Amino acid sequence: MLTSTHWGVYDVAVKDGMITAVTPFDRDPDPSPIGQSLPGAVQGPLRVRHPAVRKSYLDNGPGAARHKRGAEPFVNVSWNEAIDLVAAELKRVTTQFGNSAVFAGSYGWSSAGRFHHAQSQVHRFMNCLGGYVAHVGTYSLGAARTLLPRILMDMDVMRSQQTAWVSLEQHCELLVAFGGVPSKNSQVNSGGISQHEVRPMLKRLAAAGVKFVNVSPLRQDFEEAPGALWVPARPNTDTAFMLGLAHTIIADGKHDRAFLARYCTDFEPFRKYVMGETDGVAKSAQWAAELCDVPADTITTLAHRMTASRTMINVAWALQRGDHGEQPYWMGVTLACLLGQIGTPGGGFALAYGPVGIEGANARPFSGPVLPQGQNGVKTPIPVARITDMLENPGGHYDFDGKACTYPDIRLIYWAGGNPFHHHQDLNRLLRAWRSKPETIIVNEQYWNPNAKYADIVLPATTMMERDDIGSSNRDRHIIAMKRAIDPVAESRSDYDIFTALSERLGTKEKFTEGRSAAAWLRHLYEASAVRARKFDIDLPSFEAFWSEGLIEVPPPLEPSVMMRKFREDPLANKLPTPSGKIEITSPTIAAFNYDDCPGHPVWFAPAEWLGSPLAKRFPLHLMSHQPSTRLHSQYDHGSVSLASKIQGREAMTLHPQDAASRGIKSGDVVRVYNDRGACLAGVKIDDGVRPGVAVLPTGAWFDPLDPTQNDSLEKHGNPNVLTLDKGTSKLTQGCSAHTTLVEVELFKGELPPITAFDLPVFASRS
Ligand SMILES: Nc1nc2c(c(=O)[nH]1)N[C@H]1C(S)=C(S)[C@@H](COP(=O)(O)OP(=O)(O)OC[C@H]3O[C@@H](n4cnc5c(=O)[nH]c(N)nc54)[C@H](O)[C@@H]3O)O[C@H]1N2
Ligand SMILES: Nc1nc2c(c(=O)[nH]1)N[C@H]1C(S)=C(S)[C@@H](COP(=O)(O)OP(=O)(O)OC[C@H]3O[C@@H](n4cnc5c(=O)[nH]c(N)nc54)[C@H](O)[C@@H]3O)O[C@H]1N2
Ligand SMILES: [Mo]
Repeated sequence: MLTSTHWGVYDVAVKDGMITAVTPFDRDPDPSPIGQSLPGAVQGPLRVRHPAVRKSYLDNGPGAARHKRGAEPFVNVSWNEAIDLVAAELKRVTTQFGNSAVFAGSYGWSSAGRFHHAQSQVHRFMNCLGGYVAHVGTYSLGAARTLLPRILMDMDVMRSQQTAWVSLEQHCELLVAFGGVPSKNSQVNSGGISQHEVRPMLKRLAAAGVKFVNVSPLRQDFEEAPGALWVPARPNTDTAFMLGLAHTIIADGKHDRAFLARYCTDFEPFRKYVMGETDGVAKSAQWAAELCDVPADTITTLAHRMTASRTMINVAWALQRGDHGEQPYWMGVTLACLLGQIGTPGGGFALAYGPVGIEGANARPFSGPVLPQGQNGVKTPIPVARITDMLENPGGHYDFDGKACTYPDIRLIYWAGGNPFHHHQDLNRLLRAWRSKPETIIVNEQYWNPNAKYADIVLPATTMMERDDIGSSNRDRHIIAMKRAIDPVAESRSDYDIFTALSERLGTKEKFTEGRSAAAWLRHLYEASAVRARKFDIDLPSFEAFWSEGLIEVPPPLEPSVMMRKFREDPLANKLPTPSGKIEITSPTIAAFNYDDCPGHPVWFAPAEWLGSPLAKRFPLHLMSHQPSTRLHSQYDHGSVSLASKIQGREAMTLHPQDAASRGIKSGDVVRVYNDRGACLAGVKIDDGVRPGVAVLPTGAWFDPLDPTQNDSLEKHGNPNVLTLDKGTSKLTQGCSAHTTLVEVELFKGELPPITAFDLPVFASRS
């Protein structure tokens, strides 16, 4: 029986109702080990087994003892009682305060199946009730998704035409990667990935003679690229680095004037800025070298190589997940315009290869079934990462993408398929808002993780192993019939069944289900996708044939994709969807917003925190809280693969040997990592592949405060989000700034507190 996860397809073996093993898909050239966490976890002790309600909430109703969220026993209740309670509370809040008092934006990756996609399910359910406060954008691409349509095109449209690896293999000479092409990340793809090709393709590129440059604080970010030149620039200074390259190219007269004139808007204001004619500061290689802390001739030499070669510029998503995150993206595109190779095979830019394994696949941009979410009656969505701001400032004003917006007044939060105590920055601040503002917090969860523990009402959700579904993702080569492998664990139900039961109580069942069972939905969504498939010259077989065969192979395109090839061939016939139809190096629209933190062309801004800022005297290490190699975010942190990577039970933090030695820290020690926002413990790894002054602590360790009854308590497990900065990237994009954070580290002395992240909450009986 096949199942699909965000990190790959697996064949599930079951004996006597228990999962005994998962075997990677036999068509996957480089399967991810993350799946090996599944057999022990799915039927393990941490599953939410019954609907449960926080004790004070059950005894005294909405809003009771909110400050005790996360520090109180739960009471198991029957499904009937739980559904009554949730339905009545939704009714109360929407009747008294309107649907704009419900936050069900519910960001998160959920699981891979496309029908049982929890986030889509909760959105659809709430839309049938009249709507909810939604989120716009993602944590992944907050700055990019808002910026790119203004200067280039929609992010997803761009990704669907990303130049294929096979085209690079034939034509590229130099791949300059800002933030590398980290193979830890390409294990994963949202919606699933049946064939992992990034590592095998990098080997093929090297064999074809492609040269690699890794501008990144971590050597490991491009460890799979044989012979890559490592340029360990200071974190968050890439825009300055690229400006230094641009200055060198322009000063040498090597910029492609014909390309700039034909395909771009107004190069001149940008040129004046680079050359120092606007502000008296030439953005020379020397200027950049000081900010980035790299030798100036590294920048000039690289600039010469880039103009002399067929060059692909890669800019990791990570770079736009920092303060002023729109700048490295705008600047990366602008740098590619100077080289004039956009639209050529093997040249131009990519945003990006590596963050997820599907980028660069030689595939048709077709995505299979998707659950329609319906229309939202509430028109006040928030930029996704502004959740604490929203909870703290009901009615407060903020700027976003040219609009003046107002935060709604939230009484009820409903989350399904995401984990805010994983994904949000400055968790101590979030926790204070969580414990004071909403009257009710409801989650559908699979495991007793922090998302469940900090809620009022927890409804147990099944995993993909317990339901039939369809696995499919844009550009993946297979559509997978995900077959239910085991019975639902204890009383858990699919999100669909949970929302069906709630809809029945609330009088919206017909609208929500459209009269379909889950099985009928699978057939319906499949058949709808078969109609769309024809536009991509794909003939999908009947649903019966697909389900009995177990998978479909999607044929590759006739020719490998080259991004913006058509635009290059004829920019008038194939205009970009920007106001000018061209690439906007200067955007009159953005300039007209008059934002002090995002003017009309790319510029260097010092981030709120970085190694060049005064704060670095107190907190001299830049924290990279990047994606974990052993799991997906917080998912399966309790699984065997993730647990095996911990040090004395804590998440492993990597330090440069000098930084460790100067603080008397050895490999395997436990340290306290701290700044003014919080502190956590972490185990130590020492590696000279990290730039001095940089500390690397991956995201995803389950939030585990020493004293859960207190706010701001020491986090003892290594969750970096107690340290990270919670600030919008700019007024234009309001993205998440997680990668802009300074910390200090000291040896932890004293008795090591036990990890309680993987303990069940206390259960009590009702009063
Ligand atoms: N410091 C720092 N923070 C970051 C980032 C960073 O780089 N640094 N990256 C950010 C990014 S890019 C992202 S995308 C976010 C990710 O943040 P999230 O997507 O919120 O993280 P996940 O751990 O994947 O959370 C998914 C949750 O859904 C639950 N779940 C899974 N399947 C189902 C299901 O079928 N039904 C229900 N009801 N629940 C289910 C899981 O148990 C888990 O609790 O984190 C962000 N946070
Ligand atoms: N195994 C695994 N893979 C994942 C995920 C996961 O949870 N687990 N999550 C997925 C998700 S949701 C997303 S959005 C993508 C994210 O993809 P990315 O955003 O690209 O991922 P990160 O791991 O945050 O960062 C990649 C690398 O960029 C470097 N970097 C960070 N800041 C800077 C900087 O200022 N300058 C330079 N030059 N380099 C910098 C870091 O060294 C880091 O290792 O990953 C996806 N892939
Ligand atoms: Mo993400």
